[in-house]
Amino acid sequence: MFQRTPARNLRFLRIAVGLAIAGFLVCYAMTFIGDSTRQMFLRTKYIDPHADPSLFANTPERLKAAIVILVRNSELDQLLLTLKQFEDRWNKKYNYPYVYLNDVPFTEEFIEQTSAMTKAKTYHATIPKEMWSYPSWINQTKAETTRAQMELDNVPYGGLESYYHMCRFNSGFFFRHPLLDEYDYYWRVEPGVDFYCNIDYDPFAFIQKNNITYGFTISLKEIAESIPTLWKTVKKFIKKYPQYVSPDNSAKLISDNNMETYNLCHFWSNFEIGDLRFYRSEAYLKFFEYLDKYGGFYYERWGDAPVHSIAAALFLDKSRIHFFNDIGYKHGDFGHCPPERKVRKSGKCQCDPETNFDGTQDSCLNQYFSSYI
Ligand SMILES: Nc1nc2c(ncn2[C@@H]2O[C@H](COP(=O)(O)OP(=O)(O)OP(=O)(O)O)[C@@H](O)[C@H]2O)c(=O)[nH]1
Ligand SMILES: [Mg+2]
Repeated sequence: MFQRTPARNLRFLRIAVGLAIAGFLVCYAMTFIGDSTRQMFLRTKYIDPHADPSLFANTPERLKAAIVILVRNSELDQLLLTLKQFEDRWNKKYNYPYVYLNDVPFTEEFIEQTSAMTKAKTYHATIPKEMWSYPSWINQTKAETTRAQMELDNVPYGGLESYYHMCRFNSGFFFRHPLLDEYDYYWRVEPGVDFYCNIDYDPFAFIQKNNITYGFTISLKEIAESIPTLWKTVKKFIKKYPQYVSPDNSAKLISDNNMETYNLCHFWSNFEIGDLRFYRSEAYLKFFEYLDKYGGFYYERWGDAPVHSIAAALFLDKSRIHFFNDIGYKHGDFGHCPPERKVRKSGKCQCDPETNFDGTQDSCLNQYFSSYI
């Protein structure tokens, strides 16, 4: 029988300790590399809203901007918790209008309670049917087969038909909803999210002043099973329309091998502060139309997050994509808390950066920083 001698035990111990030290050093080196990329980015490329005192003066000017919330009647309670924080932390100072969208009519209770949360104007609208239904060229039997398969594969919401309409609406229609016609900028908010810090300036004024088109707080990797042929379709599109690709794009954010394959990185679209005119541009409209004709919103489970992010990464100069480091935000298990003590103090943040998603292996923040430097 196998017996451990003291010499053998010692050898095991040495190997175990050696492996533990090596593991620790690798992790430490990775953190250090990540940290130094972040520091370099913040020092050299980051536009810090807090460095511009003029943004903090509460002048009466307001931009043509709205808070856009797509939501179900059943999500009212979660939404009210979010609105309370959003108003207290930011909008009670600015009173930007709210635009609520729904695929079915809002209830009286929903309208009453959401309107009571703010002094700002609130608008509630039902989405036109053609923006939330199958286009004529989609084979609905094939779409049903996709949903059944996605459900079997445990893809989140893969079996839920409304989720597919929602992703398509957010990809190609929200910015064309008639209630948004008069606005240039939007801030997308979802029910159930938390805002950890005070925001003492107007992010719309900030993005306008700095020529920013798209702002995010969290970036992460998409579930590969939901987009098997999205990248192939994107590549076909840019082959056909190379003129839409910006010479100073962020391709390095979305591909690790010079556009050969997609690395699944995207910005999390449940928080977006952006310029609606980007989506209304010829490049984006053609892009959406191309993806839509292919059918991937129903034959796969393409989400608005990778669609918005790939478009932003390819069609915009990289300087037009902004990371809102100072906006503390949480959605489910994913949170961003400003790691810098000074930023947390100035925003009176109630969060712990130790719990940040940023440093984890599914975060794409370092790819974003690296694409810049
Ligand atoms: N009116 C309406 N809104 C919807 C529907 N499905 C989703 N939404 C809204 O669309 C947004 C995204 O939907 P979620 O179910 O949160 O999907 P997700 O953000 O991908 O998933 P989570 O990580 O679970 O939040 C949220 O603001 C929802 O309230 C729907 O069928 N009708
Ligand atoms: Mg959500």
